[in-house]
Amino acid sequence: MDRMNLNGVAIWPGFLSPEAQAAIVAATRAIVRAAPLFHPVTPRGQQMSVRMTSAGAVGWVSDRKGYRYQPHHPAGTGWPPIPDCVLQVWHAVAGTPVAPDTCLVNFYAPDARMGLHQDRDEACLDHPVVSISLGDAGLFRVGGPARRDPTRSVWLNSGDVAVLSGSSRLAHHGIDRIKPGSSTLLDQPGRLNLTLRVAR
Ligand code: MD6
Ligand code: FE
Repeated sequence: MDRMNLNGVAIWPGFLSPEAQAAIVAATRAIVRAAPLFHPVTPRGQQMSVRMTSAGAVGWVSDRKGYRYQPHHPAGTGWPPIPDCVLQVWHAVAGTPVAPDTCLVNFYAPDARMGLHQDRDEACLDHPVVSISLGDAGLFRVGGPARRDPTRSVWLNSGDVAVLSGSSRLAHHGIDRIKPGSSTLLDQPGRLNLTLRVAR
């Protein structure tokens, strides 16, 4: 299907072939072996339902001290490099020669969700954010730069790629729920989402 536009967010349904999806899942398993998934805690002390880890020079973490990018996993080890098969997706859709320095890996178990938020922890907000969806479908909600702006929703399916750039870079967005059992890509129910960014 051609590119869709949801409140300025570009979405390519089925951008990744089944083979490309399987390669990224295998690469993500290697990331998770080197840098295990953890449940971040918000600065207010709430445990997030999504489990996360990162690849790249820096990774996103959250704890009582706040949200930030840092050069090491909470366990103290470095993050593994961003896999080439993932970097290829960025270079195909990001529209910039600048390479990403971080890839956030989100894993949603069947009951996990992500509240409406903006991505604004990056040092320069001119670069896009590229998002890859794998496994079970997730209901993606997109609003505008103001929290009360009206929202629209779309199911992101396995292999879909979304880009927040330009006017949508600071759009509020979140995942209301996933649809367990809607994909057989992963060997367990759940959804994987990889987001690539230039953080520093
Ligand atoms: C998710 N995605 O799809 C959560 N952020 O699981 C995000 O938070 C996100 O999809 C920035 C750009 C695209 C995204
Ligand atoms: Fe986000």
